[in-house]
Amino acid sequence: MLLLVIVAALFSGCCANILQPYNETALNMFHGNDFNGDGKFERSELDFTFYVYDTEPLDGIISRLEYTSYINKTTPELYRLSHELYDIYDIDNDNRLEKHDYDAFFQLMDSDDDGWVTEHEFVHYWTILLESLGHLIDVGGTR
Ligand SMILES: [Ca+2]
Ligand SMILES: [Ca+2]
Ligand SMILES: [Ca+2]
Repeated sequence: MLLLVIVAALFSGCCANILQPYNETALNMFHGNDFNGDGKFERSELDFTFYVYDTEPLDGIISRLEYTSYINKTTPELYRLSHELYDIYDIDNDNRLEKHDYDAFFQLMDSDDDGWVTEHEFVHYWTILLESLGHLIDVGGTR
């Protein structure tokens, strides 16, 4: 539910860009996705964040259509961003998100490669990513 956590910021109304400040958004995302609250983001928690998008068919694989339709339905402001995020998650670029994509994406965040993504690693990774994608937010949404 990485993006769902961003949504909380949508309604704060503080900033020109709903994702700013990026480091605070990244920190909120970390806390929202550290489901067991142990201060680390682990591989199983990454799986958990994606379950919600697996809808039709419910087969453990998330297609681009499943992911982006879900985002468009819940937060149309993030629809363009969701395509870019999908490209990043879909490491082998076959329009299917599955275990090896999550493994590879997790490794991108785990910069010291110790099997855990610490708060520092997570915030560092997502701050840079959000800075690079922030221009894709559609105020008011597009469909
Ligand atoms: Ca955790
Ligand atoms: Ca893939
Ligand atoms: Ca680590």
